Amino acid sequence: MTNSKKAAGTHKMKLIASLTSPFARKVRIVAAEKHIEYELVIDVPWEADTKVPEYNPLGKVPVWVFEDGKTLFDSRVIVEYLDSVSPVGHLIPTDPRARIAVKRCEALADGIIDAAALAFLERKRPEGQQSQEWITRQLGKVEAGLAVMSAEMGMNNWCQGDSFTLADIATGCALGYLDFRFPELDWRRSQPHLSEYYDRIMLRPSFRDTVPVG
Ligand code: GSF
Repeated sequence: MTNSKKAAGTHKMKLIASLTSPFARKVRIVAAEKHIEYELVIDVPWEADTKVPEYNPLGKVPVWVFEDGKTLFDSRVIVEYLDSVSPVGHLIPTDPRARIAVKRCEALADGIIDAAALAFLERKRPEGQQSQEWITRQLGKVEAGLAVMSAEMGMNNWCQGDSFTLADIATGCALGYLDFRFPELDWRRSQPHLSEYYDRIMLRPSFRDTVPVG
């Protein structure tokens, strides 16, 4: 086993992530789809000994670290960069209207994750300190977001246009996160087309290899 210190020239770009973070999953899927090499550094921001704040003052993963130590956050900024560095499979269209439609889909998917994560964190508070009103408010955003996500996709194969884009990656990460943290929502029952869609994109190795664990 080569001591990585000796192989000093092998500095690689790094992704600081946890294996449960849906935002980090979005970055991992983009990098896999574009065959971009990087070192995955697992760091759970909730742990007392986390080093994440040294890379991102917001203390959140994912964080991208360049060979020269410069950092990128958040996931939207990272995926925009990754899509620009490799000519393999463009995931964000160049046409302005198509591009902004993909970014809007990403915003909807990320927003569903944000609301679900807030509800999840509230449920982790001590029983007597949980605000049911807050949880209801956040899960209402998840349900409303899913309804629009489904309505806008209609019976299309992809979120936007006629090909696989970043919109599909963000949408898949949101649906996978609900499976992981809120199975009781049973979104597949209320959104059968989204269910068929997710099963289809889960056939991609980039999705299969990054399902949240732990
Ligand atoms: C959100 C990242 C985030 O909330 C992005 O990268 O798109 N807008 C950012 N990360 C969570 C983990 S997870 O839910 O993906 C995080 O690092 N939370 C730690 C904290 O202190 O909030």
